[in-house]
Amino acid sequence: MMKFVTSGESHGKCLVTVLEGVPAGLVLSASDINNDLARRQQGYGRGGRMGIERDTAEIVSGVRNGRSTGAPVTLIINNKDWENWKDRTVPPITLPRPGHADLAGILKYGLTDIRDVLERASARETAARVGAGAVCRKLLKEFGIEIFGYVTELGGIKARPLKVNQRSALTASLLMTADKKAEKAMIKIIALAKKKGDSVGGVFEVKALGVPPGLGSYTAWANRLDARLAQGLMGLQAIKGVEIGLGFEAAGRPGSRVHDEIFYGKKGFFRKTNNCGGIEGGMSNGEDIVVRAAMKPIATLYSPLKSVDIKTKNTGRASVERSDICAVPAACVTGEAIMAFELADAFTDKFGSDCLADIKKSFKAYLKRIRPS
Ligand code: EPS
Repeated sequence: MMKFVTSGESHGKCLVTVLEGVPAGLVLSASDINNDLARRQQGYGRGGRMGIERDTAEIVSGVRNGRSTGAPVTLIINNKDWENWKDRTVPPITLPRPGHADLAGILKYGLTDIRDVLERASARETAARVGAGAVCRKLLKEFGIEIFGYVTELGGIKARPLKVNQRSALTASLLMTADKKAEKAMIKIIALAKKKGDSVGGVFEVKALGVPPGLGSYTAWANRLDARLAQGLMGLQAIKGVEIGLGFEAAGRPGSRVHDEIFYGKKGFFRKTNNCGGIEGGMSNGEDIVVRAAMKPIATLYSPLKSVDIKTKNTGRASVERSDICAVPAACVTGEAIMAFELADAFTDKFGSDCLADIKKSFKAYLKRIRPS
């Protein structure tokens, strides 16, 4: 089973990822990770920090001579902004931002400076998660599994659903959508929010193609693939909802318009619809995995909301930290990483986790068993 932990603060020296369970034999270098790190930094509406950082990963363990050894893989991403912070004396922050970890954080940990909370609660940490996800993505690629994400809604503007063959258009998009008209309207909303000192949220969808049936399990609740994906995505900063396939819409439809009928052809079992988002009974069913996550608007508002000083208990306005106006595309890239990790975890659970060559043999034998000969 795969596991990973991240550590590091937003303005600390670096972010660290320790990823356990990477099988031996995977060709791996920093360049496999850096593209996703750069993608996470993109998006219209990002704050000043993204102008400072050029996120790149250094692999410091688990890889020798360009191949994974089976030992934990450790990645380090340096914070360039550390140079600007290390000698700085900053006054304590005492006015918590509504919607952020600030208030509950200081109460829980008995702290008196909100900075002690926000430094770790910050979405800067997602860079470390994207690092773990990029390693998992490389592993899944060995088995023909591909993951991509796109923004489906931003600031209340809905984009047309993305067709699989429109994926290449996402690279050129400022907001990870192929719908140019919607993108224009979204940009306007972000620009307006910036002017007003406000922030903008949205919804993104992540898809996995080429996933074999049988990842995850119905035998125990915690092993269900949908449960694992939902936990992973809800663990991402600012996510308030997760849907799989039709999601909440399924609740209002009759069963005959929800369940995906089963057919059999040259490649084996298949469906003509995918309302279940590729997951039935907590397991992948061989169709594309489709998940959506709703991101609330970022909690730092340049026109701050009312708050109460934690020391004096006087009413005031929430503190203002440099932040993004909108980070939905960045969250989408992190969502891809989360999907990659959860699928790699479920994949190695099913097919083995020590040695890439053995996993390939086991995967091949499985496909032979489930597909027509
Ligand atoms: C982020 C880095 C942060 C913020 C943002 C995301 O950098 P700084 O705090 O120095 O501006 O831009 O973090 C938040 C939205 C937050 O709530 O903390 C990043 O690397 O993505």
